[in-house]
Amino acid sequence: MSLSGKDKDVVKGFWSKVAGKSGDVGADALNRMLKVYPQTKTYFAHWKDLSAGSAPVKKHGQVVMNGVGLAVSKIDDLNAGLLDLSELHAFTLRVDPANFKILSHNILVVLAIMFPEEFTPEVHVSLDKFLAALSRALAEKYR
Ligand code: HNI
Repeated sequence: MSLSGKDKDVVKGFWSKVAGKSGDVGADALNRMLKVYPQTKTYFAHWKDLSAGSAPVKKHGQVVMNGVGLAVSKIDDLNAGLLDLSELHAFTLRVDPANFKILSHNILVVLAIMFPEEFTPEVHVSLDKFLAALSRALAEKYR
């Protein structure tokens, strides 16, 4: 399912409102992923502290959302725009791509919690499609 022009506009509009809080969104999404889907902890075993609010969770939450922000800016060609990130996750980090769906779900949940006014059904559907497209682009280099 590809993104329509309207989806892209909705995602960009929503992102412009939430980008300033992206570090908080990422930290909570990452924390929820590690708690609700503990199998994901295996990729972060090298961190000293995986607890909510710890320095690595905060820092990596911002890092992940910078990646999402990059994807928003490359929304017209996600495969090319996320090529380096896809190679990193596929070859270096060896993250099972099933986990992209899990993190996307957690990002969506946190956005809904933090921005209940802005998170209309229209925003919900376009963001869900966008995160699925982002996940497909990240998984591109696995083949
Ligand atoms: Ni991910 C590093 C973006 C999903 C495990 N990840 C990054 C970096 C970005 C990034 C950006 C830093 C790259 C660099 O250093 O150049 N990751 C994203 C995005 C998603 C995602 C946009 C999906 C929305 N990553 C995941 C998932 C997992 C994951 C689902 C595992 C469950 N990522 C990692 C790990 C690292 C990483 C592990 C390295 C962490 C470290 O300690 O440096």
